[in-house]
Amino acid sequence: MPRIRSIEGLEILDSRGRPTVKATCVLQSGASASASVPSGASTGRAEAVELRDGDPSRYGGYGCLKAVYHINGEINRKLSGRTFASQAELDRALIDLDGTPDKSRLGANAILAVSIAHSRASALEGGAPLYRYFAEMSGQPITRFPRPTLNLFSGGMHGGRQVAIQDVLVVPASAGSFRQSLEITHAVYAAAVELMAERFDARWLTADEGGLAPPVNRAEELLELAIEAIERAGLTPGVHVCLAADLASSHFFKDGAYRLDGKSLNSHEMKEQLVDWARRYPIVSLEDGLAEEDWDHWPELCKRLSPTTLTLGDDLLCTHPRRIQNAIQSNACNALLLKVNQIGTLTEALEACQLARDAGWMVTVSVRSGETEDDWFSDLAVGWSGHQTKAGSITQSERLAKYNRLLEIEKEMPLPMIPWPH
Ligand code: 2PG
Ligand code: MG
Repeated sequence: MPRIRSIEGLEILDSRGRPTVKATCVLQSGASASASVPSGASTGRAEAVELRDGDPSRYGGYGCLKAVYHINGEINRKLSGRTFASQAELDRALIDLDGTPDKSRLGANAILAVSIAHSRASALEGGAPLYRYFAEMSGQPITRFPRPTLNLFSGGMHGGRQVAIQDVLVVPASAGSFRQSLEITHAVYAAAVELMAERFDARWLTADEGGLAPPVNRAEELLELAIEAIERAGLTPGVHVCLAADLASSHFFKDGAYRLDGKSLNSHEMKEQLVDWARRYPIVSLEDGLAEEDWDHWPELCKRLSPTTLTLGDDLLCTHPRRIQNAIQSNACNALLLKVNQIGTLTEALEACQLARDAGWMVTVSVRSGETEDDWFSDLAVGWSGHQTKAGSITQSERLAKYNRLLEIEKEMPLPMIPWPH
C-alpha cells in the first residue's frame, strides 16, 4: 500500500446548494486523488453524524468548515507519512481517531471523504480502475452489472410534500444492458413530461433528485401516472418496465400512525395498503414501507410482499451491520439499501453489504438526495456487485455523472444484469 504524503479538505457545494466535504489524498509518489461526499434529506435516526457548523450566519448553519478543519488538522497530522496495509486499516485508524460510536467528533462527512479519497489514490497508484480496487477490497469477483432503478415521480421530503410518499421509480426490467436501461427510462420520462403538461396544464417541476413532482392529491396517483407514462411510451407495465417505490414512511409516521392522504392509518392498515398496491401495480421493490421505529410490523410485511416484491430497508437499517443483523434474525426485510455515508467508512459499508449478501438478500446501492458531480458511487456499485442502483432520475448533472460513469464501465467490462422480475 502507498505512503500518504498529505490529506487536505475543502468545503464545496452539493446539488441542493448546501455545503459538503471534499478531501484530497496525496501520496508520496505524487499520485493525488479527491473525493466528495453526499448528504441526505430524509435521513434515518441511526445514521452516522454529518458534522455541520451550526452557525446560522453561514449557509443556514449547514457549513462544513469544522469538518474541513479536522481533515486539515488532526486527520492530516495522524495519517501523513503512514502506510496502511489495507483500506480496512486506514478506516480503522480513522474510526479510532474519532473515538465516538457515531463519528460525531470529527464528522462522518470528514471521515468518509478521506476514506474514499484514499481508495481512489491507491487505485490510481496501482494502475487499476476504481471498480477493480473495490472488487479486490470485497474479495469477490465482479460477476454482474447492477440494474438501475430511476426516479420518475417524487413527493414527500424530495418533492414539496404534495403527497406523503417520497419516490416512485422506474425499473427497466426488460433491458439487457445498462445502456438500454437508460434508453427505456428516457422514453418513460419523456412520456411522463407530456402527460403532466396535458393533465396539469403546467410546466413540470423537478424534485431533489430530478424526478417530476406532479401536483396530485393522493399518493396512489403517482403509481397510476407511472403506469400511464409507461403505456404512453409504448411499453408494457410489468413486462418491459416495472416500478419501485421509496415511501420513506418514517417521515409521515407521527404518534404511532401513518398520515397518508388525509387519513391516519395504524401499522396494520398501512401494511394492508402496501400489500394492495403491490398486488395492483408491478412494484418489484418497496423501500421503507413502514417506519424505522415500527420494527414489529416489518416481518409480516416482508412475508406478505414475498416473493414478487422486495422489502427494502433504508432508514430501518442505516447501512449499519448491527441493525442488519437484527433484521436478518427477525426476517424484517430481504433487501438492503446501501448508502455508504450512513455508516461513514468504506470498510463498515462493505461489512454491511456482505452481511446482507450472505443472508441471501438483494443489495441496492444508493446515492443521496444531495449529491455532487463525483462518480465514485458507480465504481462502488459495480465493484461490490450490487444487484441494483438507485441514483435519481435521468436528469441533472450530479445524477448523470453516475450514469455516464456506469456507461463507461459497461463499455470496458460488459456483463449481464440479473433478470427482473425474478
Ligand atoms: C432515500 C434517499 C435517496 P435521502 O431516502 O433513499 O433517494 O434520500 O438521501 O434524502 O435520504
Ligand atoms: Mg429511502
